[in-house]
Amino acid sequence: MTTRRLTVAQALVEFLAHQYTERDGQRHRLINATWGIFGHGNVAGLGQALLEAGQDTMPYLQGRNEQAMVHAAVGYARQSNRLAAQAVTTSIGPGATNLVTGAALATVNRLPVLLLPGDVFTTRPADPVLQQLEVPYAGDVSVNDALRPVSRYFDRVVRPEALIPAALAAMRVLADPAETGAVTLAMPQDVQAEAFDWPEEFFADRVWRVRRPAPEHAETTAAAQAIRAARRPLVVAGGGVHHSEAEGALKAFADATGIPVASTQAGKGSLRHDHPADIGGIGHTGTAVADDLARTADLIIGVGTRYSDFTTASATLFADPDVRFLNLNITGFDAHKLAATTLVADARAGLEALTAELAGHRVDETYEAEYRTGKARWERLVDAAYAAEDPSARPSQTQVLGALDATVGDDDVVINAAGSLPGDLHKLWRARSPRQYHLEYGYSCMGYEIPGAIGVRLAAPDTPVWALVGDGTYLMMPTEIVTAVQEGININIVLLQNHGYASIGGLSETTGAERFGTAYRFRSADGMYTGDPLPVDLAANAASLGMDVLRAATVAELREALAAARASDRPTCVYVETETGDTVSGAPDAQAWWDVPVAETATRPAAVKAREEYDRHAAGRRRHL
Ligand SMILES: Cc1ncc(C[n+]2csc(CCOP(=O)(O)OP(=O)(O)O)c2C)c(N)n1
Ligand SMILES: [Mg+2]
Repeated sequence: MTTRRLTVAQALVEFLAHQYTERDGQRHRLINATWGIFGHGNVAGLGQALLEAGQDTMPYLQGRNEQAMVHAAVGYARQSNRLAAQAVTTSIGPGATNLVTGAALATVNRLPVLLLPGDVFTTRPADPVLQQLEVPYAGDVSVNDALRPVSRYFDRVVRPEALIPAALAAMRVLADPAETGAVTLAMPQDVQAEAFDWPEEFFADRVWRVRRPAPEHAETTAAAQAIRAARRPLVVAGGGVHHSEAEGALKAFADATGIPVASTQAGKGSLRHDHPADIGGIGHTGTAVADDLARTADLIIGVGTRYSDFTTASATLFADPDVRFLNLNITGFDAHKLAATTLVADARAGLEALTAELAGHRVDETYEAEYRTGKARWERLVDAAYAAEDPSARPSQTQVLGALDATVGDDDVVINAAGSLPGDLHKLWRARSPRQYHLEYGYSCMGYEIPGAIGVRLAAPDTPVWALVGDGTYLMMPTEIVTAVQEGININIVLLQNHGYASIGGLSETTGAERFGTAYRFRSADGMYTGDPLPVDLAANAASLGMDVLRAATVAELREALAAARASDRPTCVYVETETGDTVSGAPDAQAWWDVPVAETATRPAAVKAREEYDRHAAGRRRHL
């Protein structure tokens, strides 16, 4: 047997450089680059190995914050339809635990990322080492164990030869469309530097087939029967449609059957916005037409959706007493939700099978006419929210979206995750291509936007990307601006200043908490943060990190700035103070509820009143069995 003598870290890098995915006859390199921040725990192990391998074998990307590196890798994986991913290496201790939020985000959104945190010595010659957590009751626990619940696969490479099964298992999970998420290989720092004679076969090119499992015939038949029997069927398209690249199959299904398609945050863009069957977002942040249809639907056809509480309006949306569910999903776990009839399959394969099985079937004309009218009515609301009559006025948040809509090309990618923008975008954005609408709403993590945009741009180097960032979100994680500047990654940021948490302020108000702690303001005499806005200059901050910054004070200036940002080949930030301050954005009201528990007893009248409202809504909750 031929062997090669390498350290564990060198062997891992060499192994990763030879892994591929394949789907639909197309081959992609699975681990395309490795992000890293070095400290003890990876500097002399994986750091040395990356240096020795060279940029051609394993490109290295320098980040500023470990969590942000995971976000960038997640943006990359999503834009790559989960066929390519990136690795992230960290030092031990705080570098490693900074991964936890990113890992949870990846796993919740079912997006692949390989995490390689350094870990403490297995040989323990001097316990504790710097940054080591000592647990009095267990000698084999390190902070990396915090990554177990947020990883789809976790392993600790405690002996050199254990790298072989661990690395293979990691690739299996990353490339498995039903299993994927964050995968963690904890790498003890002494083991990383240890040499071993590796079998040459370990470094051979290896192809991981990303399966498209077809549905079982019996499930397809039962599913088609349920659809034929339904008078008011409604598709809920989730992120699985995109991951599977099933947009064409969904369009063919909708064209043939006339069944309307609503979408979740992850699924928006599954149909182009102007397709007659596209009725926009569903749920708490949905359109009136989608939510009205959801309330009266007798069959909900979930395609690649997790049915989060935003989608179901906290189990109040699907109100027809006889409503049934049919779930097409690649995981049995999601397919079985809401006591559904299951169609466990790849979204594209499942939709194709259904369309064939349903040949000749179409929903009633009156049903089609009903939702087309509802769609047209909602379109007028979008027009009104986008319109800005006075170009010399300060824009509202929805007018910012209108200006952006007028600026972007069909393939531009718009990225957002948290604040009041996700709701406004879900209600209003007109997605023109499958990848355009990039909302991370599985974890809705403030700070995803800027590193996420970097990841998207790395996966699609010629595509303009727009990170839409609230002021609170900006302050949470502006760090990777430096990375974009360093690498010449041409991202655009639209930074919306409204002096605090408009979204949570509004939520706080409706739930009886009276906007407590949600504005960025000085303290008033009564000790509350209700004084003047803070004299912070986030535009100057972005400029100080190396971005080009364009300040837009009016609608006209905003239009100009967005066009200039798009034309520029440098990372550019468009900074805009929105007109409506921290109260309203200009978007239509929520069309459905979201359950945020309200104090059952309180002395302040606002909470008492909010609880009455809460009880009224909560009475509408249903358990679908
Ligand atoms: C990491 C993280 N912490 C807390 C939250 C809860 N949260 C959701 S939106 C939000 C405020 C966002 O503020 P900003 O970015 O200014 O957007 P705005 O609400 O003003 O539109 C907070 C604190 C979150 N989603 N993510
Ligand atoms: Mg804000």
